Amino acid sequence: MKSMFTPFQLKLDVSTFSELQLIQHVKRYLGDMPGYFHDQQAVATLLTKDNPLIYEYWEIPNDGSSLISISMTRIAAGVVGDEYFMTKGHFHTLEEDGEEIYFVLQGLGYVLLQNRDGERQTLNLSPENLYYVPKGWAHRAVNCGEEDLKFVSLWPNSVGHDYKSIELGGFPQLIVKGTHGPSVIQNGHYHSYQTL
Ligand code: PAN
Ligand code: ZN
Repeated sequence: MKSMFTPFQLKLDVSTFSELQLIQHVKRYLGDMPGYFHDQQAVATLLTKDNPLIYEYWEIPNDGSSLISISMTRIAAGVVGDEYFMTKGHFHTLEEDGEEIYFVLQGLGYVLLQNRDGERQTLNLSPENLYYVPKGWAHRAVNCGEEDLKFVSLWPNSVGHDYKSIELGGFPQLIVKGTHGPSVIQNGHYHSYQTL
């Protein structure tokens, strides 16, 4: 099939992406993420006074004629209780094809990774670094800095997103704000996917 795209060049900043015609702009507010943050009391308290924008992303529409999907994500700086703002995270539905590249433009944080064999990893995110997510690994980005965390993602268009597994089981690691900065702790509510 002939690609819907002609050759293009794109400056990697939010304003370029947000001005693209037909861009899909998704905003995730705290209220869109029930059950994602571990301190449900903090979630309830925040929601009584505010419904903060946790993250947003801009995805270049792809009608299936191009093999590659491209998006830019911005995660705001902040915490819910002691847990840093983060994306929902997901597996790719077609796990045998679902690899991905993240390229960080700005900010500091972590990417949490896990696969269905129970393996897990945590990588530090920082600007001008590229991150490779292998096939079968769920991924979630977390902003632990004082400013926005921004990154570009590239993945095979056909692979789809499985959010349900994360809603049911979570990630084994949480990134929380401690007295000496961010720390990685175990998620007491994590369910291994083999047992779901
Ligand atoms: C990214 C993510 C984006 C938003 O483009 O979709 O950062 O995170 P959630 O999809 O977890 O809400 C990606 O990993 N695409 O496959
Ligand atoms: Zn992905």
